[in-house]
Amino acid sequence: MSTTTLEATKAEEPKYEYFFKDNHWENKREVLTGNKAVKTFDEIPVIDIAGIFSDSFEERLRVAQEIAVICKEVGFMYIKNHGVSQELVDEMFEVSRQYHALPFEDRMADYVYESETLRGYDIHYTNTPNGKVQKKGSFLYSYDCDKDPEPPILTPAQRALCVGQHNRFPVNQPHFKEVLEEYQKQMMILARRMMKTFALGLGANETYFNSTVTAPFTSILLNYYPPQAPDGEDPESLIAHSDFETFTILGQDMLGGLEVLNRNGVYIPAKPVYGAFVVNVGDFLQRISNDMFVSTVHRVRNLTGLERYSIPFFFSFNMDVKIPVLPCCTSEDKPAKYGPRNLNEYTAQRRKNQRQKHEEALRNGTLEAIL
Ligand SMILES: O=C(O)CCC(=O)C(=O)O
Ligand SMILES: [Fe+2]
Repeated sequence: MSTTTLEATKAEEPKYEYFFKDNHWENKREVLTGNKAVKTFDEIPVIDIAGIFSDSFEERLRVAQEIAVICKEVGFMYIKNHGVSQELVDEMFEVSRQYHALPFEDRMADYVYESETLRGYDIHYTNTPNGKVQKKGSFLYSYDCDKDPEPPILTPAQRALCVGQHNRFPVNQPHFKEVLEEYQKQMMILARRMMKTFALGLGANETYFNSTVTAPFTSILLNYYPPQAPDGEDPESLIAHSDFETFTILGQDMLGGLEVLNRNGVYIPAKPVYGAFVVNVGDFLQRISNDMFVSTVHRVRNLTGLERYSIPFFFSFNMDVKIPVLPCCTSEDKPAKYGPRNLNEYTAQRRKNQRQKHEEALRNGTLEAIL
């Protein structure tokens, strides 16, 4: 065989990108090049969403339809004019920086594995020739029904399902708690508007989701990524995954590092856009839209040599409802692919898996690689 033939054979061998989706690891996407490549995005669209707050229905519908096209083709977008004050976003980042600079013992006092519902501080490591190195640290705060700008009326059983009642806070940091609560408030207002917009964009009534997001499962995650060695064996600070929730509103600092997988198996950098949030569709929304919207895989690599911070706000439905595929997303030739899903059962199962993985890792002396 000539060298040319050998090279040609080599070039044809498929290459895959692997990712964690819908709670399992056995997902892969072939990297498509040349005439195998399909039409897909090579940048993340930016959209001005001021119109979703408009008094004019036509204007709200126009923006909803624009957003729906992006949710079908990309699943990721930057939103501008979202109504959340930049001062609050800056303050949230500042408070997160201060939190991650606290002594290790203070953060570990709220270690997630000592919490019934895994709220609090978590830390991930990777093995290197020079020993274990931190990949990521994060603080998880979940929906506090008493701080909702539209306070829900809840039965004791419904209240018990709000995992935010297990929120924990570092001692002597009242400002930290206050800023998180204000951030939750502002995000709830934006997120409920976005749900109306998704409903409209999918072809449902604008109020379709209203009764299912009165006391939703939401989380604010304060992520900290130490720099990773560019030539290290494990450059992913956060492994490739999709978000399981309905959708995510992500604030990121100006460093970059978030990358989004397109249909050709190529990672597209989600470069920071000051003043904009990144919004992405989660698995739950993909599911109830009968796969019309896509929950796109993404990962983080922090190779800048600097410390990176990001703050996703994950939004889901009320814990006690079962959400079916939207009737308007089905037809005779496209029946519902999925049954109704209950978030409480689903998240309880995820937490159980996470705890089991952690216990296994402790028993085996391996390092955790859990989302
Ligand atoms: O840090 C980021 O930019 C993304 C974080 C993320 O994808 C997640 O926490 O699910
Ligand atoms: Fe994510």
